[in-house]
Amino acid sequence: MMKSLDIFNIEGKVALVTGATHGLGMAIATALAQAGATLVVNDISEEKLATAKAEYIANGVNVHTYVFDVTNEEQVIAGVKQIKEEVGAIDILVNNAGIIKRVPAREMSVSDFSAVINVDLIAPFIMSKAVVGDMIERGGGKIINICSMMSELGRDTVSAYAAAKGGLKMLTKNLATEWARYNVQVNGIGPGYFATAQTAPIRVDGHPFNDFILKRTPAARWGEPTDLSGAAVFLASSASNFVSGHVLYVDGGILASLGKAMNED
Ligand code: NAP
Ligand code: GCO
Repeated sequence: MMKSLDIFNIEGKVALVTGATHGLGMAIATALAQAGATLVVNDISEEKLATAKAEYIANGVNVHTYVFDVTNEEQVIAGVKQIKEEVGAIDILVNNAGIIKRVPAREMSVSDFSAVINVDLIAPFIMSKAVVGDMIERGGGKIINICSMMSELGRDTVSAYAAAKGGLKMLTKNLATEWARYNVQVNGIGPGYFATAQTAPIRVDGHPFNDFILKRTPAARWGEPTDLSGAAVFLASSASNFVSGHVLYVDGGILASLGKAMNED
């Protein structure tokens, strides 16, 4: 009889995590490799990828690395083909690569707005489209989109990011609807506020936003990248075979709560 933990085992599966040279992507990729997957990671920067590869190996994680830009459909198609030939067809795709630009909406240029939409929304569409054919042919697959608190909430200065991550939540639901019939589950993970390079500028001690997040998060701390490991393995494994179109928020309770007043204990 299969034991309950066996359904989380992803041995024999090929997982691609985009932009996983550090931060949340690296933690998710490491969790998938530890659950048995053959790990593939890509990035636009060859140099960052080489540094990341050394870090994965130092942590005992075997990784295949590929340089391509997730916003460029031609490069994506070529990259996915090369991965299939050299490693195997992709069973699990994690759309993690993302950028943010914190600029008040009235001051934001259309080109900056578009750049965020391209990486955070259009690239997951390009990537998903590029891998799903092989998933369908092989009888199923898993796509996990890294969403955000900004898939649900607005905040000053992040209009493009919120538009992209809100759109990514709906893209998740739509692709889930179209591809469920092929046994391809499309879900999202919605991280709350996490300690990574992306949040470094707003996470410094004494910064009003740092204090705000510690008050606003019921768990009263920033997330650590490994807080996402369980959600990632769940959504990548057969444990979630009847879960699709769902965004699993891992946020220390932020979305459940209005928050505390700033001077409250
Ligand atoms: P990060 O430190 O900024 O890492 C993002 C990664 O994406 C980087 O490795 C970056 O590569 C890569 N990337 C950017 N554009 C790319 C492109 N066109 N092609 C390929 N790779 C590209 O971000 P993070 O904090 O780990 O976040 C990872 C994901 O989680 C993002 O989607 C982010 O929006 C989301 N998220 C973060 C938080 C948080 O609190 N940190 C919360 C919710 C959601 P380079 O370094 O080479 O530019
Ligand atoms: C910001 C943050 C974010 C997040 C994240 C929240 O400036 O508000 O950078 O938007 O990092 O995506 O879930």
